[in-house]
Amino acid sequence: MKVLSASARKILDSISKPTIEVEINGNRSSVPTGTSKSQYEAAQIPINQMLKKFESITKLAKKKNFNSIQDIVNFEEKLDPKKYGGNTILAFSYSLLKSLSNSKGKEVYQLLGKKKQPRPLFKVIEGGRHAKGPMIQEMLIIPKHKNFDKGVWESSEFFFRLGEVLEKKDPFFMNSRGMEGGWVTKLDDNQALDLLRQEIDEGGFNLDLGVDIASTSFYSKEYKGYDFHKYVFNQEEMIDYVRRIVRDNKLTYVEDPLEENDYEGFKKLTKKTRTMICGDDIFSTNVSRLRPVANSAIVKPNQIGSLGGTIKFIEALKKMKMTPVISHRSRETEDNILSHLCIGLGIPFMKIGLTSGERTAKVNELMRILK
Ligand code: 2PG
Ligand code: MG
Repeated sequence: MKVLSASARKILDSISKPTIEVEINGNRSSVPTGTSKSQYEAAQIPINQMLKKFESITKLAKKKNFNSIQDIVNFEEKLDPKKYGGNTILAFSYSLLKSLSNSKGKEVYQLLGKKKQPRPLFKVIEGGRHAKGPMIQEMLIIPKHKNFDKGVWESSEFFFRLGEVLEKKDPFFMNSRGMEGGWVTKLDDNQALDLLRQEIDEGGFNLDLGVDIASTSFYSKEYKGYDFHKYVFNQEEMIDYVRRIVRDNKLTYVEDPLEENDYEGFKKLTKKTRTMICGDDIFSTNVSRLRPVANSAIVKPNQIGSLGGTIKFIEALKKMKMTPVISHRSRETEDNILSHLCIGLGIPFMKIGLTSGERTAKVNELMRILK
């Protein structure tokens, strides 16, 4: 496959800020941005620079032949994210991957080779840096159904029922939603988690419950503690708190319970619990930051800023027997390539929102492929 035509433009992301859209041989791609970002994410560059760097990448790409995914990975490896921007490189690679798939008459997931059905993690209550709600950034439901579609529809039913319950229990509830489409409530963390557990149990919903605490966002380097619930929790108190909510609310998934440098804390907590402990900020989809201190890790391609880096990270997780969870970002686009990466790379979990077009674009694509 040769790059015959290539263009780039500035488009709106889901909060109406700019991001890049790349089009190669008629195949469009765009990349998301995070809000609760780790300090270890690949360098991103401002949009106007991205558009200029895109021109230089295009010149280099036009000299090449892309006949396999490895050709795309080899090409990317020569591009330094500090110079070109991880966001520019990833958008370019996504469009190369789509063009290559098209040239072979395949869908992207087919070219990647696997067809594994993931379990989705759907955000239902939103807080942290994403909304003026609870301190925990994400409260998530995880369908247990064997049939993917059934899990989606039951999650949707639960989401709207939760909205009705919040209207009764939270006098300040305004039916508003956060950046990723979860309900925003003035109930505190414990009240919201208790309510979720109760609604799942009483309604007989076939759903597990999980959280992304995103604790780097309230960690204070100055006090060496978590500015949480009007106290400053130290590592031990944070671990105790997490163990308590896991037990009391029967949580099966906990993401970022500790801040992005606390390998020791992750290790201690993972030893003490039997639930999924998932590292997001701490590993930042980067093999060089990966340690077997959790049993699971978030995969966000734009954290490492390349397709090859993402694939390498997933392979490393497999070797360490850690479970990958591919994830959207808070500032998304309508691109559904994440669903193809999830299924085609055989990733068993995908974290996504249930409402708004940039999230449903990905859920609907999963349903189409898995039909
Ligand atoms: C997270 C993500 C996605 P952000 O913390 O896992 O939900 O949020 O994109 O803001 O980093
Ligand atoms: Mg996270």
